[in-house]
Amino acid sequence: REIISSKRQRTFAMVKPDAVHRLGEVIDVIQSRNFEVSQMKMVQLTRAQAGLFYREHEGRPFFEPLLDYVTSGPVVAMELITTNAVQRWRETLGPTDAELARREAPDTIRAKFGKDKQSNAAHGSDSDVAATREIEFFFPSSKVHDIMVPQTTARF
Ligand code: RTP
Ligand code: MG
Repeated sequence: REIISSKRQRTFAMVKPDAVHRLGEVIDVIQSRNFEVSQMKMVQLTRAQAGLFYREHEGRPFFEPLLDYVTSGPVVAMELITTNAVQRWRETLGPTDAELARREAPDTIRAKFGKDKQSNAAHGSDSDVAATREIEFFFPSSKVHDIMVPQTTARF
């Protein structure tokens, strides 16, 4: 008789500029929760790259401040693997607003390392489709990716 099993899944995590100075502590949390770090790199995003990465938020009032924030220093991009990785990483991050996280979910990355609803220490993909797109964005696996990037944006 088959046991219901959850499949190993990939997600995309990004330590944002405000938390890179505590990278070791963030990775300690990641490893203690049994995520496997399968790819990782530190990069300084251009504004064009940040705009592409967060394009779903274009037009929202927090969009331009978000681009200022996420380009204010290097970020650390990671591919994480575990069972139900997308959901489990979002739970490990906690709510978007770090102040709310400290009140309601103190044992989360954003509660521990974030400041407020913008400067919130880290990112996590919100779906399997987003994870695939975001992993490909930071860790392109083939030349095909290059021709999919609009020509107006910087190369990476
Ligand atoms: P993320 O995409 O970075 O994992 O965060 P999230 O899903 O929890 O939040 P989302 O709604 O996707 O927002 C993306 C990022 O924009 C900044 N933000 N600022 N000032 C504000 O009201 C505001 N709202 C969102 C945060 O850095 C948030 O993580
Ligand atoms: Mg999001």
